[in-house]
Amino acid sequence: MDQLIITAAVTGAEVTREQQPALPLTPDEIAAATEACVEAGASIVHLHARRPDGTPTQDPVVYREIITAIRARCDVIVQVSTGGAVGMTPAERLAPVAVAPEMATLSMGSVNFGGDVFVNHPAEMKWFARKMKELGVKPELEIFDSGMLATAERWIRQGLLDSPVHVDFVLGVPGAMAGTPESLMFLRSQLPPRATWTVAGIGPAQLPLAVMAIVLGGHVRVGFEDNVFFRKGELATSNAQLVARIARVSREMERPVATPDEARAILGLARRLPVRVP
Ligand code: KMH
Ligand code: ZN
Repeated sequence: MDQLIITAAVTGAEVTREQQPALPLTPDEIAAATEACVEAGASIVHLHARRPDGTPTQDPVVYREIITAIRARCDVIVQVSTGGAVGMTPAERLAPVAVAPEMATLSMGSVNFGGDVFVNHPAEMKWFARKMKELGVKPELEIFDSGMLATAERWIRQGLLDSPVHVDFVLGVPGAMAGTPESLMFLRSQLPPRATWTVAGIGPAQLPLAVMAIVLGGHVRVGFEDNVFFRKGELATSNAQLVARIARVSREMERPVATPDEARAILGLARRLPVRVP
């Protein structure tokens, strides 16, 4: 089994300070939270940017500030979101890919998202995939439901995605696939050949699905984007606290935690550091 890759999803687009007082929002706060997560065992940071008033933005200038601040503090695989927030235009969502991240998310289909609809038109997501290929950015395929894995297979056959792909099962979004062991086992059985996978359990699904992934040879995403609690009724004190617990459990299970360079080797990433001005 490979070492465990822990992704820290430190901010997200939806969580507020009212829900989680330790939520990092400014570039410096996001960079400091990322460094703490790396010290605790994370090797990928999944980024969303916010404006000074806390609202989500896909402005590449803000992403560049965040990435520059992170790279001044630590080595980590930077993965930008192209999901952004519900209602953003596709062009807006794709913009941070120009800031030379190593990875970016690619949502593989539309889905109800709480009281909203997260629209991912196939024509637009194919455009995202082509752009990532052109820029040498590795996509992480966001899988909210099982049909999206069939889409991934089709796009691999059509040459839009390079195999092996890396996927993230996002489980427990109200309106999408449930955050249950059965969902995870089924999705795992439908993976494209040689794919690597991680799981992002939403809310109370975060810890149990993460523990399953440790045992099954998958990887884990934790952080305030998906879950603000450490346990029922108790808010987490930091993103790093959530990362540290997963690293601790994994080591106890005798599965070592990947460094950023080990994660790069597992994911087939070339090391890249420069930040291009968009
Ligand atoms: N904020 C969600 C609507 C991603 O980062 O790629 C989409 C999302 C997925 O967070
Ligand atoms: Zn996200």
